[in-house]
Amino acid sequence: MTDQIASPVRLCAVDAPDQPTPSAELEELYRGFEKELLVPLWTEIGDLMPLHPTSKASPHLWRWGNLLDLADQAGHLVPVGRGGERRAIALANPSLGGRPFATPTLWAAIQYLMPGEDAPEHRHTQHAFRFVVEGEGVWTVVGRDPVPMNRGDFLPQAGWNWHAHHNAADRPMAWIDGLDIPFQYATESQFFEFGRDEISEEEHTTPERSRSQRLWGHPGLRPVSAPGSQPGTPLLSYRWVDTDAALRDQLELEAEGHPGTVEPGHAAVRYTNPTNGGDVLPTIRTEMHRVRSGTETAPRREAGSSVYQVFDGSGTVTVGDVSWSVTRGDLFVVPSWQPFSARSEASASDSDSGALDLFRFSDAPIFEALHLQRTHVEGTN
Ligand code: 1HN
Repeated sequence: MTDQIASPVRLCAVDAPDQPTPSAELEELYRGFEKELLVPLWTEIGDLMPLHPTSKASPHLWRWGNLLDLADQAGHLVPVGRGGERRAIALANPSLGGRPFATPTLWAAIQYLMPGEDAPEHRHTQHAFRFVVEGEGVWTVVGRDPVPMNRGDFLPQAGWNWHAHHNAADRPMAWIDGLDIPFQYATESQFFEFGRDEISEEEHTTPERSRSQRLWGHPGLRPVSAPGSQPGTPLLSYRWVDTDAALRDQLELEAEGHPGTVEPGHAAVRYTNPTNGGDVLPTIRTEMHRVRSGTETAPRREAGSSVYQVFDGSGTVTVGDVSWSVTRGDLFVVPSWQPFSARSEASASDSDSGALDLFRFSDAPIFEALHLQRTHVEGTN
């Protein structure tokens, strides 16, 4: 978005098709527009109504090793407490004006908690999740329910839930946070409240399973006592053991000649709300993709933006006209309508499956709710 209206002289000589012939009268007309804070459509239509999304965001890659180094330095220099609230360091897309926004709608950050540290309780309207690419020992306390965080676990948390984090381990722990901050910032819909300064002794306990998991974490079964619909999923953690098994089964079914994968060699699951089968959060869709060793996915464009994190394996990803070699933890952005494909490196050893596992989050629920979703897969109509 531009802060200033273009000068009449520039408008007069605007670089767009079918513009009127420049003249003193035209310049006078444009000066009149400017004085009245008016902008004619004919000078702006190409930008306002492109033939397809032309994202302001760029494809960009952040290396996990670099993020982790800097987060660790922050761990030693920057305390966590009231005010700053979280030791979270956001990915700033180079084309979004230096704002801490990964895409026009999505925030992504690495968060870091030192041994014994607490991140204070608060709540906000922004919908959020955590995803753990490595490590263990932090419990996130959501609505006073301590939820363990381990490698591969996905922890959604719909807006307006009280939450705090506690590192019960003797080592620092990092994870990624995804939120719809840029979307709520643009729509001016945010509210925020501080919670208690200290969480209770009971909430510092570290049960193997959260109350949420005991109530909601049984496939295909919901408690009959369950309250009606909530804005997001009541299940507060989706464990790696289940995600991994689902992906493995899809690829095994494919090998036996049965349907289930997205395309040959490409398994994927979406995290869903057990009360209705929809997305876990009102504004954010999350998925885990597994690309079998040696497989390349068909280039796919979607309206709406995504952020990916490599969970396991290595390979090459292509976004628009850039390609990167990626490995565990690396994060990258796929802007709206840019083609994306992933290739898993052929496995060097038999013991290693060689698959490329990609965690993905996107703003697809917003687009679907507004009937703006569109997908095009190369090689299809
Ligand atoms: C937040 O509450 C968390 O709870 C993470 O871990 C990142 C970024 C902006 C505002 C609030 C968290 C956040 C955040």
